[in-house]
Amino acid sequence: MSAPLTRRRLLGSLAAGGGGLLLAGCDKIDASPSVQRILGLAEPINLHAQRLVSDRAALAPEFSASEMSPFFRTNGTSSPGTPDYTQLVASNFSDWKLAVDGLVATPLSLSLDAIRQLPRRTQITRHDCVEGWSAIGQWTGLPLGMLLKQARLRPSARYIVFHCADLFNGTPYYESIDLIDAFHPQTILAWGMNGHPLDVGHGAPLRLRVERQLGYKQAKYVMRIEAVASLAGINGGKGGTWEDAIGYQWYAGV
Ligand SMILES: Nc1nc2c(c(=O)[nH]1)N[C@H]1C(S)=C(S)[C@@H](COP(=O)(O)O)O[C@H]1N2
Ligand SMILES: [Mo]
Repeated sequence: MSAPLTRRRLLGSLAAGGGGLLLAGCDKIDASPSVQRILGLAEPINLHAQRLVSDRAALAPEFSASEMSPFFRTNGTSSPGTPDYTQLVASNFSDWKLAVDGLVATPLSLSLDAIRQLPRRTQITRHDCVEGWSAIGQWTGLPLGMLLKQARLRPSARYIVFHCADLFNGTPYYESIDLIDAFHPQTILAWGMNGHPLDVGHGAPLRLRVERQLGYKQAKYVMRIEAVASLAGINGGKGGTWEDAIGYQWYAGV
């Protein structure tokens, strides 16, 4: 996926059956009449597909420190309030561990200190909530792709699910993204915000920043990261709390 998607590679992929668009590795185009016909028919679709693919890889805009919002509101849960979470806050998250499991060869269990010692990325981005507000904030955290490389995803893994500490109608808040967003360079597990440790209102100790998507995808209070082949078996099956509850789009691109 790191190689640029040229028109030739895209056509090669379509000629090879069309299913492997993002995994196209073959440049050879079969010149048989049926393939020629497919290529001809596919022409307008190619432009669309190419635009979609390059959009997914593009970076979200980043801002300068002077553009940061003086106030960044909290939304949704502003404190999980469960006995377990209250206990974690009381010990300043020294007992907290992030679990990484599911379809990985090396399940992980990492303390907050351990995560802070891993490579970090800092970015100033705009958060857009569907409820009609935006704010620009600075986030510091571990690139999710690095963590997933350490955990060694199994080939069957297709989605990354984030299980949170807060409950929505009795079920833990959750969200999910695909592997394109999981390995996007701006997708981080943030433990810092605006130069401070992430506070409870904004998702302490760790929250997802997936900068190409809307606010409700930015899971706060992340406790467990699970790699899965399908979202079908998880809660309502639509890949996230708001997706299940009121039909928000699973892919909430901005
Ligand atoms: N665990 C959890 N994550 C969540 C939510 C929530 O209620 N619980 N709300 C979402 C919504 S709708 C938005 S807009 C953002 C708000 O993040 P903020 O509180 O840092 O502004 O978090 C998202 N992630
Ligand atoms: Mo939101």
